[in-house]
Amino acid sequence: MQVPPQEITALTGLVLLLSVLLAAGLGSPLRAAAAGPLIEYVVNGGFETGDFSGWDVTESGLFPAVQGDLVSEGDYAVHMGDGGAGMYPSLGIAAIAQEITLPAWAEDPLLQLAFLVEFAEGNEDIEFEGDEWSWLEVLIDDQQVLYACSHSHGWQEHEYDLSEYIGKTFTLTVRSALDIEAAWAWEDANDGEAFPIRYYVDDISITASGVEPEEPEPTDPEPPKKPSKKELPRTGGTLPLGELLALGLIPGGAVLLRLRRKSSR
Ligand SMILES: [Ca+2]
Repeated sequence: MQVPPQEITALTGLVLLLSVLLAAGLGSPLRAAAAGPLIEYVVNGGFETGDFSGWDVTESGLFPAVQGDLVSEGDYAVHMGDGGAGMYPSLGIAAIAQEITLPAWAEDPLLQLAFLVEFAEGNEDIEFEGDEWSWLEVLIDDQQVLYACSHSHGWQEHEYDLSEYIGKTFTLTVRSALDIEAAWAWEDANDGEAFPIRYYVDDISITASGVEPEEPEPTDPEPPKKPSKKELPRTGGTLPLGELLALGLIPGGAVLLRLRRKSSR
């Protein structure tokens, strides 16, 4: 059987139309929807509560401290340490930490943060060559994902791909350290005074896309419960007679009749 020429034309037209629609990216919104929205896994990563809500804090002297003088974004950032007297005498490590769980369906997880290392004025040109006495670091469990000890010349953005932590629970730690003995050694070697080194961090974020798979339907669903009597709306059993009359629940004539019968006995 031969297909009439006009039907071939119609068919070709349909195929062409579909090709054009596909080429125009009709499929891409579907893919975007499948990737899901970006989910933020860090609580209060920008410190905009003005405090350490969501964070476990380890103090060393005056640090860490939420402050509003030097920020990357918003009104607050954390001052992690001063590499000197403000952290002493203490453990020498000021830290904030948060436990994070990335679900197995998370996609493209990424750690991002902004940090600033500021040397006391007049010391910006000093370079450490493994002889630093103080530093800022970010850890995922025990893995170091940022180490900074030199003057950063303004806020810097830092990123780390967390793909290897998909489906895992880990601790994100941001901390500054002071090694007082290394500071004394530096002073001896450089014939100078150890100077303050200020560390700031802001916008700590772990985001991932992905769509949580829907829960499978329960195999034996419970039948819907009838509402108990307590849940039923009260029908006015405790309402005084006058209100019942006003609501029209009892005809006024009937009440009067009963009252009359009572009084006649
Ligand atoms: Ca902030």
